[in-house]
Amino acid sequence: MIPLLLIFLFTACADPVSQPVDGSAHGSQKEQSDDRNDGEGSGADGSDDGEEGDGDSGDGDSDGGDTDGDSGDDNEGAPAQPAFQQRDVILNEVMIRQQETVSDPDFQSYSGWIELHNRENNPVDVSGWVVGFRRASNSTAVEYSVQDLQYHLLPEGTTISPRGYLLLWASGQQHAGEAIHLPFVLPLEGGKIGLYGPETAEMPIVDTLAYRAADVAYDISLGRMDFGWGHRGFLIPMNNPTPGEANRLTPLTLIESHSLNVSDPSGLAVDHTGRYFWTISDDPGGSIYKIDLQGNIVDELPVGGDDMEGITQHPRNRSLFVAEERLRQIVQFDTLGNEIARYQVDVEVRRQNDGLEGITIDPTTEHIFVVNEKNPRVLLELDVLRGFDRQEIRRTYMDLGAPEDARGFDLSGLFYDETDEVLWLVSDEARAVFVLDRTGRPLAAFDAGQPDLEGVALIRSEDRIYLVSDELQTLFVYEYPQPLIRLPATE
Ligand SMILES: [Ca+2]
Ligand SMILES: [Ca+2]
Ligand SMILES: [Ca+2]
Repeated sequence: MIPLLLIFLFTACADPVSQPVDGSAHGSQKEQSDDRNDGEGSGADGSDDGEEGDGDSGDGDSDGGDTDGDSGDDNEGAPAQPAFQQRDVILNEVMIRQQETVSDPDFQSYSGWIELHNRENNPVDVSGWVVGFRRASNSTAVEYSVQDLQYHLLPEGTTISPRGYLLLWASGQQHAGEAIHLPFVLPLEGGKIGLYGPETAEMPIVDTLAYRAADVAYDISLGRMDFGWGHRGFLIPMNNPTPGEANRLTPLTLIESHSLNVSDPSGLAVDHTGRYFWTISDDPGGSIYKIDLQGNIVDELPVGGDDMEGITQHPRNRSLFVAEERLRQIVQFDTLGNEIARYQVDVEVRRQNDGLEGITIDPTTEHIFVVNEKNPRVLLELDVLRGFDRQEIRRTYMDLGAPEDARGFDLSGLFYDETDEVLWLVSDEARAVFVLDRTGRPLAAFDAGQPDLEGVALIRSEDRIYLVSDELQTLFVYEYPQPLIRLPATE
């Protein structure tokens, strides 16, 4: 048994481009579809590893078009093995480094840990399943070194209860006590964790999870959030780790709310003075509104929009840019409401009402970011102001492999925070806000707890986050969460 396993794992590691290594591990339909869903590719299959260079903490990687590396190789000639029944068990959360979150029951030490989650309504016997780890041999987690390969077989009699959780302690201890210990620790420089079914020639991959050095911070875990769509979901840094429990987002603290006398307010932007907001009505023929921080209208620009869903203001030239959802256009106005220019945005039109929902500007580069709500979920960075032709800087698909029409996560509003050079994204369906880097990689996420949120803006000098709800016609005011993201650990 063991030598077979070693051959498999070593081969997979040693030759990151060879196709047939674990091709048979993709035998089942489920595994194939999961690979496609998974931004980080299929575990030991090196052909996906290149994705991780820009990839970040795994599923946050937005390569929705990930061509799962399985090339349909069937491992012909291998001895017949009883087919492995794929089980819906995932690597749900991982903590690389901690000082105070939770100690193990055997040594009372604060080692790293891995949380498995059984998403089935039946118990799953994971006896003899393999937990493997491959260390990243460089900071981008692209290559793995054979010497650093680690693995462990889960002990006999290990079962995860229906919808239950199992913690594995990456303590480096060879020990069979009250808890399950792995004889390796999770290195700070990053790598990939793999969960495999029982050791057979097929060595079925159940799940993988990759992290980078940049993801490692004391007492911050990486947890999967699926927003109810049944997919393995986003991998999000979690300020409030949940060892042994369901992953959940940290709630934002609501301070106050103001009703808005605007029909279906659908976007929010900070005025160049920092003392007012701009919002728009998505009604046909709708206006742009300037409102104060309590939501009172101080000006109305009757621009006669088609279906305006997002707005932003250039802080220096003061132009207003509006996202027209159905038209897939960015429309530039002056502050009197005169149209200056109109840019067509190149996104697929599958459903007219699944179009542009959010827009914001990075004042330094003057790049405009827009999001397409869904079908597909896209984050675009555009250079429409400089040069004669609009230029696409970056396009990030954020479908994460979920069905395009899956409910639970859509892209509804966008705000560029100049202080930290990050994007804030609000999702109506998730009732949540996300902090993203400009490549769409999640850095943090928070539960906003309100429905139909379509606009987000921050006033950092006041430590406030403002969200507008379309249906509720309300401006919600939240505390800016401190600390937002703990800094990566340093030696
Ligand atoms: Ca958890
Ligand atoms: Ca709307
Ligand atoms: Ca829409």
